[in-house]
Amino acid sequence: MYSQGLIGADTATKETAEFLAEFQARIDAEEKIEPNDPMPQAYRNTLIRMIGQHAHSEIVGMLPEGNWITRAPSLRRKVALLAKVQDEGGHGLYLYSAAETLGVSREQMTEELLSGKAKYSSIFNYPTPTWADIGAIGWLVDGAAIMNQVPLCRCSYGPYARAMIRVCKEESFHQRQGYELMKSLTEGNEDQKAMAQDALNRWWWPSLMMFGPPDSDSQHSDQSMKWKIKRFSNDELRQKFVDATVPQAELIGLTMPDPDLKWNNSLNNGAGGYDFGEIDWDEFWRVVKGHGMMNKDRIRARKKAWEDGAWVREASLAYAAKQKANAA
Ligand code: FAQ
Repeated sequence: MYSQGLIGADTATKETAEFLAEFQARIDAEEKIEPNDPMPQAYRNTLIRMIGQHAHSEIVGMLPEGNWITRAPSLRRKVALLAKVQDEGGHGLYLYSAAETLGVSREQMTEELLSGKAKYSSIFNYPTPTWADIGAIGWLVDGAAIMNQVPLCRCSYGPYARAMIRVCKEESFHQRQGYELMKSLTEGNEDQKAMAQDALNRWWWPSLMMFGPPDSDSQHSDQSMKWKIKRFSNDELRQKFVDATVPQAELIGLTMPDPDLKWNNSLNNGAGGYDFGEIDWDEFWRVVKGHGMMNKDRIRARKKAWEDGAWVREASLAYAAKQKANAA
């Protein structure tokens, strides 16, 4: 997607007060920051952390759904699921490329994922024991991802913002196929309806956790919003997601697993919205710190894929060296 000439380059910038003020003025004027532009090291590091985490999430996120490709109940469902999982792999690749424009290599990012230094989204540490989980992931997980990523299309860093445009279009298709799958189950027999409700019960709260800790505990939000990397806070996006999703559940006859869910006319500056129950933040931090149900399996699978693919990387490098030698 972009030149990788910046990997390992000396990108240090003299961060005088004047430079920082000029940089902030560019951000405030809604100018896009591009790979060769000078930028504060902290801006660069924030983006490397966030885009890297996002890329890892897309790649690890292929695993829970990949689990069902061979067992999809019809050819139509198998084709849609296969295409969706493949799309997520593509998103990971655009995002690794976007991060590489900041001077970090994909190898480095992968090593940080495998060593546990780099994070990926908490949501992918939950298991997918039933077919309805595939519907719930598309509907809720892709739904939450879109809510978070549409504002990222306006992120101040050009390569990330541009990558997000296509990603959001594809996530939108994923959300619809998931919701349609859930709708079909709710129109089926009692067992199928119960399977859909059970999947909603298990995925609802973890989906709300995807938006990150409450604003009061979000260490990066203030600075990221000042730099216009983030456009909305974690709690603002979570509220938008709840307000959009509750009516969708009602439409297909499913019940949200939250007894405290209640319409409140005074939310959203008087436009109304839903009050919802307390999120179990202890569970969130347990999962983020590596103690969720599937953390070990996920990293084991990624480690195996990285090791099994070593020969492909070596062969590509050998081929590139041969081409270069032939050209010379
Ligand atoms: N899981 O200060 P904040 C998808 C960490 S893609 C794990 O609020 P920030 C597509 C955070 O990193 C889903 N860790 O952080 C798909 C930080 O730790 P650090 C991924 C989390 O960055 C669908 C600490 O907590 N999307 O689903 C989580 O300002 C279906 C403090 O947090 C993106 O990555 C979490 N949920 O806000 C694929 C979007 N939340 O790094 C397959 C881009 C927070 O200091 C199938 N990222 N943490 O060690 C973002 O928008 C932001 O990074 C947030 C967090 C909103 C995730």
